[in-house]
Formats: sequence, C-alpha cells, structure tokens
Amino acid sequence: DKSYSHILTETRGKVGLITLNRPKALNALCGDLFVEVNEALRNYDTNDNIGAVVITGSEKAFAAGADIKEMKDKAFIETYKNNFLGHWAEMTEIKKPILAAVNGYALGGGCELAMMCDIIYAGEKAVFGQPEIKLGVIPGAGGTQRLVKAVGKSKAMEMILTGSVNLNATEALSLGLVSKVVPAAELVDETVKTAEKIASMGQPSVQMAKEAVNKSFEVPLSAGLRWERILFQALFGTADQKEGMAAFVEKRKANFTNQ
Ligand code: CO8
Repeated sequence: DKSYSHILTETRGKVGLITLNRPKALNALCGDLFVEVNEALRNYDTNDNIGAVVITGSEKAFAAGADIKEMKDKAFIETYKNNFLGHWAEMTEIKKPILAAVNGYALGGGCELAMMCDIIYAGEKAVFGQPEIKLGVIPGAGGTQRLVKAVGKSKAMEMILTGSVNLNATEALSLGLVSKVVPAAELVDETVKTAEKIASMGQPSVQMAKEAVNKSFEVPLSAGLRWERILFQALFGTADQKEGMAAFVEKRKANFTNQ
C-alpha cells in the first residue's frame, strides 16, 4: 500500500483498512487528511481484489472534528470561493461499502465522517457528538441531515443545539446510530470480519444494494422502489446471480466472480 502523511493503509484479505493517523491532534480532519482518505478510498474502489473498506482511528479518538486550527482565521469569501471542505463529500461517490470502526471521540466532522460510512460499529468508550455550536458554527458535513435520520429530531436537535449532549456507545446503539458495540481492543477485528463477509458476496449485488439503500435517503418511496426493482432486475444480467441461485439449488457454497 502507498504511504500517506496523515493516514495508514493496509489490506487484510479482501478488505482495505484506513487508519486515521494524526495522534497529536486526536485525528482532527485537516483538508489534506481528507484528500488522502478520498484517494485511498478511490484506489480501493477500483481495486478488484478489495470488496469493502474499514475506516478507523485510534483508541482515544476516531476523529475530534474538522481541524479548528486550520479554519479559525478563514474569511467567508475564501471558504465560499474554494468550497471549503466540499471535497469531503467525494467519499459518498464510493461504490464499495465503507464501515466505520469508532473508538473514542467522534465529534463534529468526526461524527459526520462516521455517518458518511455505510455501517458504524462502536468501541465501548466511543463518544458521538456535534459540538460545533460551541465554536460559533454548525455542523457542515451532514450533521444536521444525517444525524436526524439516524437518531430522530429531538435527540439530534438536543445534540446540535447544546453542543454538549453526546452519545455514548450504548446510547448510540439504542438509537440506531451504530449497529454493534464491542470492547475497544476487538473493534477493528470485529469490523474487518463483517467487511470480509460483505467482500465475500458478489460485488455487483453488494454495490447495487448499497446504491439502493442510499436512494432511500434521496427520493420519495415510489421512486426508491422503482430504482430498487430496476437494480434487482439488472442483476439477472450477472453471472453472480446465476451462480448464487445455482449454488442454492445444488446445496453448495456460491463461488462469486464479481461478473
Ligand atoms: N482541531 C484541531 N486540533 C484539535 C481538535 C480539532 N478539532 N481536537 C483536538 N485537537 C488538538 C488539541 O488542540 C490538542 O492540541 P495541543 O496539544 O496542540 O493543544 C490535542 O488535539 C489534544 O487535545 P486536548 O488536549 O483537547 O485533549 P483532551 O483529551 O483534553 O480533550 C476533546 C479531547 C474533548 C476531544 C477536545 O480535544 C475537544 O473538545 N476537541 C474539539 C472538538 C470539536 O469541537 N470538534 C468540532 C470541530 S468543528 C467541526 O468538526 C466542523 C465540521 C465541519 C465540516 C464541514 C465540511 C464541509
């Protein structure tokens, strides 16, 4: 794997693992870090040997937000003209599933990064929060939109308007923001295990499933259902559908070729 300044990358079987690595700044998400995350994601997305990606941080911090030191002196016109931090959204173009393994702080942009992933697993000491209001700003990378859908309006408002109501791992689990809580030391392995399972499925169906689920956030039900059906029908043009169904009937394990 290529070497980067702010992240580490490694492949584990069919899984690409990205570790945010700015320990002194609690993985604060400076602009360059996100450029690197996007590049690593794009490389995994086009690598036929990879079926899913895991993003993690350290045991203390997944990411403590956008880099406050980097943005504190910016003027509006500069942020607007250069579409400041707009490149974060590039990761939503990635077709392969992305899993977040969140240990420690996932605050502000860190919480938003986790929510841009497809599945979130949390370590027992994880903390999710949107403290931007305390800095005189608001969430800028999806917090006001994705958090509402994840935890409902009242809790999202409480978190975003006070900046100090955070969710621990158990609360995040009960509200549906994360789908599993595991001991911190086991979190990455556990997340990679799920990613491996996903990576062992046929890629066309995995990617279309991700696309269809994400449609549900974008369009009315009737359009989402139509989209789903077309993708479902499209899969009958793949070898994996023939293989998957033949394997069931022949009572054997499917051997997907991602075709
Ligand atoms: N940015 C820059 N540096 C940070 C950040 C950050 N977000 N968070 C922590 N650091 C630095 C600290 O400044 C400190 O550096 P130094 O040693 O040079 O003083 C170092 O990391 C360690 O931090 P602490 O000493 O504060 O560690 P503690 O264990 O005492 O506290 C906390 C940990 C509670 C996580 C604390 O660091 C904290 O509150 N951090 C800021 C959290 C925050 O406000 N995050 C939101 C940032 S704003 C944002 O994310 C907006 C996103 C918008 C995206 C828009 C995209 C389009």
